[in-house]
Amino acid sequence: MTPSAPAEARASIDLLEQTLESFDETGGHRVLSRAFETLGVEEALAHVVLPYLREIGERWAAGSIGVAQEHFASNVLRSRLGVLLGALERTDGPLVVLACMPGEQHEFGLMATGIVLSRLGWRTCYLGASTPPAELARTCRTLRPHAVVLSARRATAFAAHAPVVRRMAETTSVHLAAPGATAEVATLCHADRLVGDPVTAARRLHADAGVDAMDHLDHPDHPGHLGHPDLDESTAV
Ligand code: B12
Repeated sequence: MTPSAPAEARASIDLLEQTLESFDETGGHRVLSRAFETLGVEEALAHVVLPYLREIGERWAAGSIGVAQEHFASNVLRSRLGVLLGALERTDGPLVVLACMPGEQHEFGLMATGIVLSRLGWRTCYLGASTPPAELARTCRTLRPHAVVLSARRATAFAAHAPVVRRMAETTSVHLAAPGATAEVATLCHADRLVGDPVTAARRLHADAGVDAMDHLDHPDHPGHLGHPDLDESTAV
């Protein structure tokens, strides 16, 4: 990060609060575009988008904003991260399957990990929230991914499906993430544990995977088609 980046990140978080929590979608997208442009995608995810989500949760828990504001802000961010996830339109590179365990609706950490892996040269198959384990296993048998990332806030969501996860771990490398990914449950599932924030974790998975995914990246520093379709060229990144 440059010396001014922390202040820029803080300002972006405050502007997201002002726009999204007043139901200003276009304003929110402009703030996101500027953050992605000035900080870069990985830094903006780690220091703007994810911290902002945690702050929304605090305001929601304290009753200073309502469910509608939290849902609105989450949905705008989800649509934007969805664009980033598919932005590089990869047709080659190692494949990662990403899914939340059954009952788990919190997917932003998983999306952020998918975006960073995609920018490191991976193809992503993003299954998203609350994925039935049988479907996940079927998908893995069909696609034979290089890695699988599973996310849950509760360890029981992993433990309840440990036999299915163990079977997957026989043929692919399985990584458990988010607060539910305890050391005990990772051992139970014969899986690796992705610790730390989604950006750092994605970089570690990439480094540990030993795949030369960067070979598939045409322009590692190019941000790709990250803009929102409704924004003009000058602000879209
Ligand atoms: C957005 C949100 C929602 C959205 C999710 C939308 C979506 N598409 O993801 C919706 C509205 C669906 C939702 C629902 C609920 N939510 Co909610 N939600 C949030 C909120 C505001 C943001 C979550 C988020 O994405 N944070 C960003 C992540 C990345 O940060 P983090 O959670 O701190 O995670 C850190 C690490 O664990 C790690 N990490 C997390 N995930 C992953 C994934 C990977 C792959 C990796 C590598 C790392 C990683 O990275 C982070 C560190 O940088 C949080 C507030 C908060 N503090 O986070 C509440 C929060 C998580 N929700 C909460 C609750 C209570 C609920 C509900 C039970 C509410 C209800 N009564 O219905 C339901 C449960 C739904 C379910 N069954 O899963 C509580 C959880 C309390 C607890 N003790 O677990 C929180 C903390 C709010 C609060 N302050 O009370 N929620």
